[in-house]
Amino acid sequence: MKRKVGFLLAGIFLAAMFTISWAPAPVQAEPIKLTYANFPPAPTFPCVQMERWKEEVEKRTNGMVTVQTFPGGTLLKAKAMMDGVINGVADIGCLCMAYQPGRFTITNATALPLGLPNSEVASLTLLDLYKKYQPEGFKKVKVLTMFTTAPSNIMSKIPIKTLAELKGVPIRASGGAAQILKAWGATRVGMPMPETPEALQKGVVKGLFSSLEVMKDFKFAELCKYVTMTQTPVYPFAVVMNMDKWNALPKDVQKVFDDLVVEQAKWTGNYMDNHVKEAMDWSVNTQGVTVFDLSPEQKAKWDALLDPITAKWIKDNAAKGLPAQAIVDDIRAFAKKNEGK
Ligand code: 3IO
Repeated sequence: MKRKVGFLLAGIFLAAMFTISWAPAPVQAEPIKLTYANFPPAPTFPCVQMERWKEEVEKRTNGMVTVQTFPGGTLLKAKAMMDGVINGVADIGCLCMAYQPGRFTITNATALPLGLPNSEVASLTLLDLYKKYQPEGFKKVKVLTMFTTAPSNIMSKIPIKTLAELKGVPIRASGGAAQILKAWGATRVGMPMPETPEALQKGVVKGLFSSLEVMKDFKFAELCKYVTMTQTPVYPFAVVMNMDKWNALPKDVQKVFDDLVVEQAKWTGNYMDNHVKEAMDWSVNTQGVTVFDLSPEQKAKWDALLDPITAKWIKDNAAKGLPAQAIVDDIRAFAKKNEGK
């Protein structure tokens, strides 16, 4: 009896050895798991584009790569995004360049009042600018895409139709948009977008200066019953990846990511432009929001205050050794090219 069991075990052992040695080499390596951090809440556009990117990557790599997304600042908050990705707290992160303006000088030039017409054109223009100048601020990461908001407008609790009505009013804005508000005489208050609902609620600010889809996505239309159309500037964003994690990816996976860089910018721009329309229809039709266009006389005054901003930016940054005039000229030329597409 003992002997029979011994034979049986030996047989199983041999069969197992045979199976292992003859098993085909694994078709698929270990799945790659990546974390992706984002600072605003899940329903907002930076997170909508994040979920789209995740879906495309998982589909195009046949599940070889899985992406775990962290909306709402649960892994990294707005201002900690770049360093968090460099240090490997998250593998991937989405950041708004306006929150660290000095760190992203060249790409933040897209937030000058240059009249970029919509998010799709501005997003492609931002990417063109990044590719041409390869700015120092992004050297330690792999850029997976860039995009911008739609042009900014003033959302407020009080009606604002004139410069006199804007004077001294505390309005929330960051980066290039904050410079513009200052030129118009408002009291700009800087803070990342996720802190704005509380500031509006407490009355620390009487409005904000950003793209209009937030009227719906953050429910600002419930508090801000007025919109003043200014249609400038955009806020630039980047999605960046930890360099070591990027370098460790198989070549075919890197190709999937590279193929998505421009496509994702265009997709996000398009989503944003459509979503602004939808959000404003909702705001006007269900929330009683009133939209003001500036009178021709007012518009001339508001525009005149913008003219010196770009000239001053060129002068200041040329003095720091940047090809500032060329950067501005390139933004205008790239925008024209992308508008023709
Ligand atoms: C923005 C940031 C997070 C979520 C939705 C958003 N829509 C426009 C912005 C731009 C921005 O970062 C800002 O601070 O106005």
